[in-house]
Amino acid sequence: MPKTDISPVSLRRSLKTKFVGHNIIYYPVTSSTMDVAKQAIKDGAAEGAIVIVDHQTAGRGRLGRKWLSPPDSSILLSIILYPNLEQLPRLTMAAALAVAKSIEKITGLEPVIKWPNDVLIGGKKVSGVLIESDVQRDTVNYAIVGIALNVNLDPSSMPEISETATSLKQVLGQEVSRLDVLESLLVEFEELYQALRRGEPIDGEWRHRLETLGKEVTVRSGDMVHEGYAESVDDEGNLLLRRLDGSLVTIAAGDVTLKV
Ligand code: BT5
Repeated sequence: MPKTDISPVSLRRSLKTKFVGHNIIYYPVTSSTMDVAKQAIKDGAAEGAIVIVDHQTAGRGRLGRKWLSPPDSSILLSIILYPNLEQLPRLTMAAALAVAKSIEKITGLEPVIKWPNDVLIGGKKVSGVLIESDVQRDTVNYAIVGIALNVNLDPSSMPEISETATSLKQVLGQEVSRLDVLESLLVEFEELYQALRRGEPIDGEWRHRLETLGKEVTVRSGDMVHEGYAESVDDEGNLLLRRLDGSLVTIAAGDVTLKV
């Protein structure tokens, strides 16, 4: 088996989690792991079940954006969860932090988090997180944590993202085992999710890695464009932006660009 193989057989052999990844749905290729996960939920998938693929033909980001990944280059993962309403907004934080910690453990690199859902190395995006959920009144029916991590991708061969993306291989100059990173990622994510289930805060560690704080930024959120100083984040992961008129606005999700 090549070291970069992430098939269930290899993963099961070395998995060190209590429940995340104990059920594995694997395809060599699919449209999007999020769609496979949704079907699995309809079929009664247990909490912690994961979908992993080697290739996605219609990977998606937020707001209908595309996620690009050549075959066998990336970790493309969806984790099925049944959180409560308090845990739900914190899943992006947990996932981005788990990605950053696992990259650090396996490679020694020190990634930072760009609020709310990007992980960056050297200012370029190495990973993105997408949460899709179904909430009715006060009940969360499910949440799917989608994570993409550029392990051995070569951004220079992809014009759409060549300026903004990076990969572990690009930074280190050598291939990295997708299996090692995935195993570590599942362990880190499970620890953070279990902390959330116990009602423990996880924002402290997350804050330390947030590169957005203390900067003059423009935040696009829905139809709104906010400009100001990224003053703080709250324990749910919302950004607290001090606007130019001195008022403070709380933003749950958006796209941040630094003002130059
Ligand atoms: C994200 O969206 O960053 C979330 C991406 C989540 C993808 C995973 S893969 C497993 C699961 N199944 C799916 O179908 N999706 C999830 P967003 O913040 O909207 O960023 C999307 C933008 O990132 C795109 O518009 C591109 O500019 C850029 N991008 C696309 N592919 C990239 C890549 N491989 N590396 C870095 N940037 C990329």
